Amino acid sequence: MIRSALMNVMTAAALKAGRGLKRDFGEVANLQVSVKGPGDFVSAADRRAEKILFEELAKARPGYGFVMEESGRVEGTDQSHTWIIDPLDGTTNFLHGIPVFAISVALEREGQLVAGLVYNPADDDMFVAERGQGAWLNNRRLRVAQRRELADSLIATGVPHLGKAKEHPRFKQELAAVMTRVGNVRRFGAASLDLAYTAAGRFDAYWERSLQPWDIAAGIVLVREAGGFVSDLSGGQDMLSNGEILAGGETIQRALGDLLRKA
Ligand code: 2AM
Ligand code: CA
Repeated sequence: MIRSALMNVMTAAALKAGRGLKRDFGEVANLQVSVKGPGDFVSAADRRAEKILFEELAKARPGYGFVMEESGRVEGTDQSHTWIIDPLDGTTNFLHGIPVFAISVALEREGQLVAGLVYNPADDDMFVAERGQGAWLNNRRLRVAQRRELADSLIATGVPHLGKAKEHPRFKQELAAVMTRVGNVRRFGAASLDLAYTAAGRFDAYWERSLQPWDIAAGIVLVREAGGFVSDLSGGQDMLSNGEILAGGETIQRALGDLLRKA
């Protein structure tokens, strides 16, 4: 476990916002059958969770800035600290009653990601990491998978949705290259959890494009602190600005990157 004041603040805020999300997730199942559908309800749940995270974190750490999926950027008086927040990652799953969604909270200090939390209120998985303190799932220390052969590996990715149709041809090429070499591929639909599962060694590696900083900031800290490697798809460190992510244990992360570059 990480017993730091910072992690106490982050987990308390996530648990409070998570209680609301869990309640709302229970409601979504009842709304599935209504004519209007649960879309508006889910975006309200999303905004409620973000408001709780914002209020709790602002109260505990006055002056820190925020970058949030719903409300955008809020400048703080403290120029060196920024929270990067997705109150509900995996919105499509949540909307469809699938319990694979998460709150994602990261802290950036002087431009460096120093802490990350990914919390799924549906199964109470709380993934946390702080620089130099390791990555943890509840009370268990995490370590990325140590597999060395692509053929034995389980690889996660994200399929570009309909609104990103212009990315479909490239994704099909990449998937074709990957699926013929790896054990199998998974698509869970929540980037923050894909990274958390990679930190936990459940996935050997994960890649996706066109993500937002709040989808991946916390998960990047988790994977690094679990001993994994994270880069963009060119091998650089511009994940937050170009939205590309490639994460995993050293050997498979590198091998997957090579496959994708040749696709
Ligand atoms: P979201 O649920 O917060 O939107 C799925 O591949 C990943 O892409 C999820 O983490 C999802 O986050 C993210 N994503 C970002 N923009 C999206 C969009 N417009 N539609 C669907 N998923 C999106
Ligand atoms: Ca998201």
